Parts: sequence; C-alpha cells; structure tokens
Amino acid sequence: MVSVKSPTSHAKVNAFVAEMAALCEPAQIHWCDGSEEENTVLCKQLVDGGTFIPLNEKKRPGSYLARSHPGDVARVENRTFICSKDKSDTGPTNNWADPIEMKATLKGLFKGCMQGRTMYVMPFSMGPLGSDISHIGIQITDSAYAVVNMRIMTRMGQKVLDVLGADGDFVPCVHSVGAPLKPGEQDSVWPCNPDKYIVHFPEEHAIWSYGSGYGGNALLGKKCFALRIASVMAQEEGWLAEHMLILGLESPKGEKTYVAAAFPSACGKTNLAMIIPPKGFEGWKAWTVGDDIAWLKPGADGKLHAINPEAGYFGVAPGTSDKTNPNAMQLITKNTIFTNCALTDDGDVWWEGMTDTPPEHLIDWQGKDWTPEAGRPAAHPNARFTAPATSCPTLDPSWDDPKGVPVEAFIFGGRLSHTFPLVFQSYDWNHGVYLAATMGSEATAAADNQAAVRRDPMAMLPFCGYNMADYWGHWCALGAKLKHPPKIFRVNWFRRDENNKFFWPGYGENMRALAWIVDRVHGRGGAEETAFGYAPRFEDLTWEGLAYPKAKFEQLMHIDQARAMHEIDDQKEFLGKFGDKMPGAIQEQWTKARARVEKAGAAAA
Ligand code: TSX
Ligand code: MN
Repeated sequence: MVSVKSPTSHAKVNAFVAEMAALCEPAQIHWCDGSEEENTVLCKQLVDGGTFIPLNEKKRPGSYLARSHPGDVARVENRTFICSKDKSDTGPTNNWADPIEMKATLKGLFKGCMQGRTMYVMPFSMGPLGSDISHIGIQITDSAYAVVNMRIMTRMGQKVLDVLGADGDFVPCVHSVGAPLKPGEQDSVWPCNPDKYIVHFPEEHAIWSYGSGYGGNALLGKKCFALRIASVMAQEEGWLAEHMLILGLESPKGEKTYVAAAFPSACGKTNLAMIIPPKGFEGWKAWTVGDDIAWLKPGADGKLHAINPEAGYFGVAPGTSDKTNPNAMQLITKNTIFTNCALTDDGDVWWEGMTDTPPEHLIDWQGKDWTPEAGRPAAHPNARFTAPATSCPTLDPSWDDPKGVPVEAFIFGGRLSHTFPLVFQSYDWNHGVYLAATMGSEATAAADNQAAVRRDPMAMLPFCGYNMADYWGHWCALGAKLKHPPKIFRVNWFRRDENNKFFWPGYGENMRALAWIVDRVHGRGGAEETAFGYAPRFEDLTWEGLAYPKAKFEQLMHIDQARAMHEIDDQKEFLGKFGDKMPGAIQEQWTKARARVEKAGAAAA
C-alpha cells in the first residue's frame, strides 16, 4: 500500500485517508495544499493529458476549455440517493436506499477503483475560514479536474487543515470517476463510468460519489454537501442551508439591505445575483454575495446571518451575454475553466446566446467541426464556467466576512405565464413558508393556456437531504424562534400577455420590485391586501426611467379568481404526497389561502 507523509495530526482525517487508500488502491496519494504552484502543475497535467485546452492568453488569460464525455454532462437525479435508516426520513421526493446495503454496494464499486491513478486529498471550507457559520469537508478524488474546480469553488488546501486542528469536525466526501487504469493503459480525456451513484448518508453526514466527473456530481462541496448534507445539519442544529442567491442592495443614502432569493432552474438566478440597477436608479448599487447557495444562522441579534458557502461561480454559460449579464461576462474574462463550451478559431469560447450572430466556424462541445448550418447547438445547453468570486465586478465587500450578512427578505420565484403577479409579500412567516413550499415553474414554456406547474419547493426539490415535509416544519419552527425573521416575498418575472409576450421587461428593471421589497422591509412601502398577499399599487413602485403604463401594470398584477382557485386546488395534489408528515401550519395556510381567494371572488361578483 502507498503511504505519504500526512500534513495533519488530525487522527480521524488520517484514518479516513488511510481507509480510502486501502479501499481504492491508488498508485499515489497527493494531499492538496491549494497553492498556485500546485494548481499550475495540475493544469499542465490536464493540458498534457488532453482534458484541458488552454485558451488564447490574450483573450482569456489563465483559462481552459474542457470537454466532457457525452454521457457525463449534468447532475444525475435518478442516480442520486439519500440513505437514511428509515425510508420515511427521505420522503416522497428523494430516492431512498438502505444505508447498509448501499455501503456494501459502494465498497464493491470503490474496491481498486483508483488503480493507476493519483488519489487527491482536498481539505476544503464551505464558507469563510474559521467562521461560525462555515463547515469543513475533506474530499478524496481521483480527478485532477475536480481538484482545480474545487480550488475555485471552495477555500481549499493547507489553510483549512490549520483551521481544522487536531480534532475539528469534517464531512467526509468520497469521489471516484470509476475508471481504474491497467499498467501502461492510455487514459481517456474524460474518464468516467456509465454506472453512476451520488449517495448521501444523512445520519453520518457522509457523501460517496461514483462514476461522474461533472459539476455537482464531482465537486462535492456544492450540491452534495452545501445543500443535501448541510440541510440535514441545519435541521439538527437550528439553521438553514438554502438554494439561494444573496444580494446586497445599497440605496443612494447608503442604506444596505441584504436579500436572499430562491428560483427553480432557468429563471436567471445568476443574472439576478449580478443585477445592474436601471435608468432611474442612479446612486443605487447592487452587490453580489453569492449566486447559488446560502447558509443562514440565527445571531444573538435575533436576525438570520448569511454566508455564501462557495468561493466561486459554477454558472450555466448558454444565454450569458453582455445583454443578459454584463457582470458575468466580466467575471469570466480570466482564470476561468469552461466546460462543454464551443471553441473559436482564435482560441476563445462561444455559446448560444453569447452573440446575436454565431461565428462562421467553431469546434463544438464534442470536438467536431461546426458551422451555423449544423442544426445542433455548438455548446452543450448545460455548458458551464467555473470562475473565482473575486473576479466578480459587483462582489460585496462583506462576501468573505465570517459574521455573514444580515438577511432581511426572502424572495421566492418561478416561471409562470399566468395567475401570479410581479411581486407580493406574505401576510406572515408561515404564510411565506406556504408560498415557498408551493412555488414552481411551468413545465413547458406555455404557448398553452394553463400549463401544469412543476412544483419545486424553495427550489430545493433535488437538494433537500431529508423529508421535505419535515423541512417545512423546520422552517416554521425556526421562524417562530427568530426575533427579527426576514419578510417573505413571491416574484414572477415571466407573466405573459394575451399575445404570449412577456408583460415585464425583467433584468435590470427587476430593481423596481426589489426596491419595493426593500421599502417593505423598512416599513415604508405602500401596499394593498389581495387574495395572495400584500401587493404594490402602481403608485407604490418607482417608475422613473421606465415608461410603463398604469393599465399594463394593473394587468401584470391582476389576480384572476378562476385561475387562482385552479392553482390553489392544484397545490393539493403535491402537498398530499407528504401524508401525515405535512405540518399542520402549512395545511392551515393552504386552507386560509383558499378562503381568501373564495372571498375575493364573492366580493367581485
Ligand atoms: O434572467 C432573467 N431575468 C432575471 C434577471 C435579473 N431572464 C432570463 C431567463 C432565462 C435564464 C429573463 N427573461 C428575465 C429576467 O428578469 N425576464 C425574461 C423574460 C424576457 C425576455 C426578453 C425580454 C423581456 C423579458 N425582452 C424585451 O423586453 C426586449
Ligand atoms: Mn443551483
């Protein structure tokens, strides 16, 4: 068996590494120190092996393009498991497997899985080093690609072992691409295994991932730890681990208000996290703390204090442009890893939506020649950029503050063509939890009049590490304990008119809804009571710099009684899945919501 001098005296870490080395049988062990030198060596190795293509040093300094195996391009939800002892603790929205049986399966798969490869040991901190809100993980991996990505996405290396000391807590994260090499065997550019397992053991706070080298399957700090396992830790310890962006809104007077927002996929979360205040909002600044995950812990002041556990952005590239997100375009000008983007003839990257006219020739994400006539996308729709937070032009000055930032509003959204207005506020905390629990996006882009809503409670459906109904119960209990709970809002940027055109210009103009939210948080903004919640009237929003007719605004905000009733009755089927586990408080909120819609209908009649 290989051995290497350990850089830590932490007995449990050393035992974990020794146990994994004995199981996986790597040719070598490398303890990652997180240094620039180490990164340079690994990137060179990835270039020499063909995994990384260095990009044009003038156009994208310090940047690389990787192309994955075509069968390894996204998270694999049907291969993702929560292995609680009791199946009911996993709930109806997760795949369950028995922890003892699953451990046996995994031990079989991992036996000798790193033969001929290096086993990397990565100590990483999710959140600012040494923060009370942060937690540490140790990821074992045989993927150098995972290492250089994790170095961007987390605080990684020796400094983390220093914080961990001799007996600090850590989450063990085991990862293998599942592709051992025989002596002399030529490696592939993207080793992986068709058999994939993304496995979480909530009771022991452990993660095992096999067969994939892509994104959330391989960078275990992200979805596996910071959401699935952290949501379990949060329930145990009384905090929240959420799929939320964190945004700081600074008024011209210098008043700073932090909000956290959850959206299902394809709602432009990263765009909102990097929003640019529009015309009419001169002197306002929007600051980015995070674009994907928020950990929020109650402070002595009775507020929730949030950190972004990540240190970088792993964003979807297609659709990102100087029009949709100029800050993201700035962010990725240097030191960025691109995965499954197209390659231009001058050594730069391109993707659908980056420019109005595509280049005349590209190498597509599968390494094939591509022209605009090809009839297939040049970049994979889930192509990504990995870029350090410190490159973000709007990075919040407090992004790395161990105390976190005080969050004063939660915003929940979805992509809904009808029924839901631009913005409204919940009547109270539990009403807000109900609004978040029933959120979702339309299944189709809805040319169709009443497309089904695919429910994605708190945007956590694939990311909650335990029974979602217990999670809602936890939300209700936490809110009741907070002296100053955040106010809760619902937004919808995607309502369409009778010609199927978007009612709302979106993007920077969303500041108008955000400014109202800020006003409400500080007890200023005007509102009327509606069937859904407190909603702004035309005169309650700032219209400077945007010619938006009052009549159109009224259509944008209108609640159609029949549609509202259909929506509320439709929620029943989803909520019904949770049976006895459903918290009474949420059931009660549903009943009240239905009564409000009924009453509004009676009043209108
Ligand atoms: O990200 C988006 N946001 C949030 C921005 C801060 N998108 C892109 C969604 C796909 C990822 C949006 N698309 C938003 C939005 O607010 N709104 C829309 C819908 C829309 C699209 C195009 C226009 C308007 C609205 N164009 C014109 O009005 C010209
Ligand atoms: Mn996400």
